[in-house]
Amino acid sequence: MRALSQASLATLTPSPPSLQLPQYQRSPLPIGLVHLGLGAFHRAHQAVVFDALLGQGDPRWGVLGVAMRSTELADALAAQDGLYALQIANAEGRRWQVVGALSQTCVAAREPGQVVAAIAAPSTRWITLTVTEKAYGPELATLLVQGLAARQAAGLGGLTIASCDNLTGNGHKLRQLCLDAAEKTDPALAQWIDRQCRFPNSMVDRIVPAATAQHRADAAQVLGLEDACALGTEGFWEWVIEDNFVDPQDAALLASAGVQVVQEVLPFEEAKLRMLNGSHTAIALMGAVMGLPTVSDCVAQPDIHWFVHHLMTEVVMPQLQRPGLPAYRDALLARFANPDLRHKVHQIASDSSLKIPLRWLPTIQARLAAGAPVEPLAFASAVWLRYLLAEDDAGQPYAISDPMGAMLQALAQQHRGDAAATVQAVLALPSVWGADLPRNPQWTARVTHWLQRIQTGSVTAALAELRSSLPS
Ligand code: CS2
Repeated sequence: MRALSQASLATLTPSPPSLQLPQYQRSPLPIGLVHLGLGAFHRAHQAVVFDALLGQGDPRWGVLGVAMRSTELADALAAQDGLYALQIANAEGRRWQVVGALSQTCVAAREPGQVVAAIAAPSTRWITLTVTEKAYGPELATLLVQGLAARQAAGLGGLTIASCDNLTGNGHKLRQLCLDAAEKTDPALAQWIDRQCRFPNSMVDRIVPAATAQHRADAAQVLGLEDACALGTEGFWEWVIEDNFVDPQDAALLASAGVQVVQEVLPFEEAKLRMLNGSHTAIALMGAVMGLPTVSDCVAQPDIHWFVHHLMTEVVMPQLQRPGLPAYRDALLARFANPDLRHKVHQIASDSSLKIPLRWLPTIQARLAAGAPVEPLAFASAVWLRYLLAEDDAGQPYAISDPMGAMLQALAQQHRGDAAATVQAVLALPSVWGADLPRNPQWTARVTHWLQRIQTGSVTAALAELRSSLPS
């Protein structure tokens, strides 16, 4: 079978609306954006928006897709002229879209010069980022600052630099990271970045599981072409971005492609991080210990479904401002139940030590400060401590992927069977729980209680107990 490429694309005959192809001139496709963190999420989210803008006849949205380290996807995409097929599956059925927005790809660790040159190129207007929570450090700052220094030296204007990571105030964080790094080497550059560049905050949402062989097999059937980069996602997507661009006209353009451009992203970001991602982390940890492979397997269990509904309604929603929360919650439960996604719990459970502070902690802190119940999150925290033993309730081992993983696993092993000691050791970590929470006796007592119940029986049994102890 021939491989997907610019040349073989021309042989495809789309059968609308089940297969959508790029309807614009792709060769050459100039680079208007540098995306850092080439992976599944970018390809199923921002790249689809840029593809729509290119389809409107605006050629400025071609992307240089930069993988930070791994070479495999970047090279496989390059071999296909940046093309890949995206399967979009929900209750209404499945459709496919070949996305054409990726003009070129490269790898930052292998070709740093290409990234710097692209950031400093006259046609580049934006940088977008999906590098995940753990990458907001010196290495990222150095790359960005080098590129921006070259841009300043070339006498060009600044860029819109949009973080699309699941961080609170992601634009603020990225701006601070860049300014601090520039300040250290060249204060004049820091001033230039501050004056010339914009760092809009944004909330991005689309569930995009890691691509599998099944996606590639399905794509081959639909396209009649081999696509090594095929992937799948859901129909739903949201991108809410702060109206804060170098070129103010980008606001209307993005809006024309379905992006919500707003003055204040915070209510959307808080709702998404605490409702979707907060539930995701709880579901993933429960599923991992219960031996349930995917999110849809988990929410098909009545007790887990009840847990997520209860957590969102009674504990998380009271602190949120996004309008229409009950409908947002119901839509989330339906999205979690999507059987086509096969979203692996172990994928979501990765890096939990970095996700918990963003997804659970603000809710726990606000509730405790108001004297309000936090029981489901005390339960979920106990499940995380149990998860750190790296074996499920049936004794099956699994790997823990987390920057703090080795240390956390060692702590959990050391205090295995002693709930109070485990809680004392792991809940004392301020980078996960903040400074005050570990000293809150009510909180530690509830987590210890649930860890004891889990250890005595299982997560399944403890969850049933939690359910019967709370008003339904
Ligand atoms: C998930 C997210 O892996 C995870 O931690 O919670 O990737 C989630 O699927 C996306 O944020 C949805 O927009």
